[in-house]
Amino acid sequence: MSTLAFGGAAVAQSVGTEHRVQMLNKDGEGRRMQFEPAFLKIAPGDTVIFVPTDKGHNSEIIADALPAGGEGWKGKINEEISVTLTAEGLYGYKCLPHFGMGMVGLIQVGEDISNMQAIQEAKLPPKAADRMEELLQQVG
Ligand SMILES: [Cu+2]
Repeated sequence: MSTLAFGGAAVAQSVGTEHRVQMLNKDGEGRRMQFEPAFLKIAPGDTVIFVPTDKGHNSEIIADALPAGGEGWKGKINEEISVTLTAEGLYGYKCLPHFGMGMVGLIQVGEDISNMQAIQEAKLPPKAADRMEELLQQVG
């Protein structure tokens, strides 16, 4: 019991909140090959954990789809990775095996959305571009 109490205290002292994004073969709306939630708005210093709920997926930053000063990431297939994002802005990411099927996600960190145009102009396969456009509409 004392261990649990100590653990709780340690979490309370950490910088940010943890958010979980599942990597799925089918999401709650029946869409194939998806991150869920595919759009996330978090506070600077929060952590996002990508969970390989289904097999065969990864999470990695899309080239140039992150704010200046931001750090990207590249997870391996089936790997649960956690990223702590401190630089404010928009981070676009993909699952490499299913990029062409539109498996992309977007994270908004804080209120700075000044790199939105860079994400809109990033080179994506057509289905991924369509999905990213949907996700960009949730920015705000
Ligand atoms: Cu995938």
